[in-house]
Amino acid sequence: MMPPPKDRWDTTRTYVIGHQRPDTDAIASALGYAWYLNAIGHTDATAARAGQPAEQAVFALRRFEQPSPFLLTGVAPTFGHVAVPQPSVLPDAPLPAAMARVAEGDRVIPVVDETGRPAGIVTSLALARAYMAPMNVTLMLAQPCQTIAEPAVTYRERDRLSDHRSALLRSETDDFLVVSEEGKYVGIATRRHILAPPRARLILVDHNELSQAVADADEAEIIGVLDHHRLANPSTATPIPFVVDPVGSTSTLVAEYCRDHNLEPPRPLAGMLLSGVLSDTLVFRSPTTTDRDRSIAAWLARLAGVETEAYGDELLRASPGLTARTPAEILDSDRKSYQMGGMKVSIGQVEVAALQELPDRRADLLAALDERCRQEGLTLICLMVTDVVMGRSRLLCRGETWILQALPFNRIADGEFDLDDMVSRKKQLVPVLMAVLEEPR
Ligand SMILES: [Mn+2]
Repeated sequence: MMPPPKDRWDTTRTYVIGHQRPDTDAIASALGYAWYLNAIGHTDATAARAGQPAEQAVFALRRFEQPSPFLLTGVAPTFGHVAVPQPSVLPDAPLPAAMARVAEGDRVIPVVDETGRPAGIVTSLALARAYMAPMNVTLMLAQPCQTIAEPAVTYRERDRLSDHRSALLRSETDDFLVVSEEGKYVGIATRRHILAPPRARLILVDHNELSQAVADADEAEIIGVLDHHRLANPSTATPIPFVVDPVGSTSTLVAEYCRDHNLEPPRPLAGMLLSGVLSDTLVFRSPTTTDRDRSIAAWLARLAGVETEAYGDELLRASPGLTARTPAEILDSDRKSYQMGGMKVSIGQVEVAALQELPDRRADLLAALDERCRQEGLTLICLMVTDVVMGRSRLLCRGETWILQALPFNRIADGEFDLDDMVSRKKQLVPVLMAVLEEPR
């Protein structure tokens, strides 16, 4: 199967982007922060997303008729990003056409046919040799370019530079042909550009760990972070604005910036930011909720023209529950990876409007946990099933026996624990698991 095409990032934009498997807050804060940055003059800011939004986020986007952010499935520099569209010559063009390009300063001249396909390159060395050949000058000048064209190492524009860098360093040539997926001429990439490519500029919202970021974020330039999660930040070459503030949602921080600058987001955006706050705080029932979340939600609800509690209930019930999807979809829709005590841990969370469906789905979900645990070589994998209406959770777990035995929760069935009134993965579950796994054995 062909890999899905990578949505190409643009060197002139700065992407405001949430984590992979974007939830409502990741989508809303990306949209909101990009809007805010534009409003204060940073017109290169573009809202982006690292994947398909979760169903609740889709519900909110539809509810407020807000277009989804731009999809970016990877941010690695590619040959397309360093290709310069140097003018080409036709294969049957006489040599002076290529000489004119050399006189303009081009080192190599791509030979491209009428259909846009490259037939090789003419180098200045090959031109010099043609001039020195013992031949009548008129005849020599009448030769078509293709007679002295040489084959060139060719890459596709979506090929990642990092996949080919070591081969390039060993190669003798300095100039490479870049073609489109259809094999049409795009430009010439030089060794100098390949070794120092432009990097995608990213502002991370609602996460600060590269393991949760858009693919190839380690090859991008992180120029800002706005988040409300625990710190696990990537190091950067230069100082960057880095805001991690323990409020209920990233949307809270974005909306506060807007309010503090007397900028009222338009209704669809206010509705999305309100959705981000209500989603992450479970309509203020989560222990992560702060007074700042309540205050900004009231301001946003007025701009969005909705009643907070009623809309919040509608939003939380938009979570798709346990019956409409496969166990793998449920498990992967909002799953995060962690390093705890040097071990690989993965924790999914699914929001349901009631826990009644769980007993029927338990065996299938545990089988899906087993499979992911094996595939990804995890020490522990969990699925937190949170009843967002009642504000309580169950935990399905697979992993090493000593960990399952050390968990300080009531075991109610094989691989199932009662988390009582826990609702926050970040603030309640992760610290408990960290304490168990980082404890010296
Ligand atoms: Mn969030």
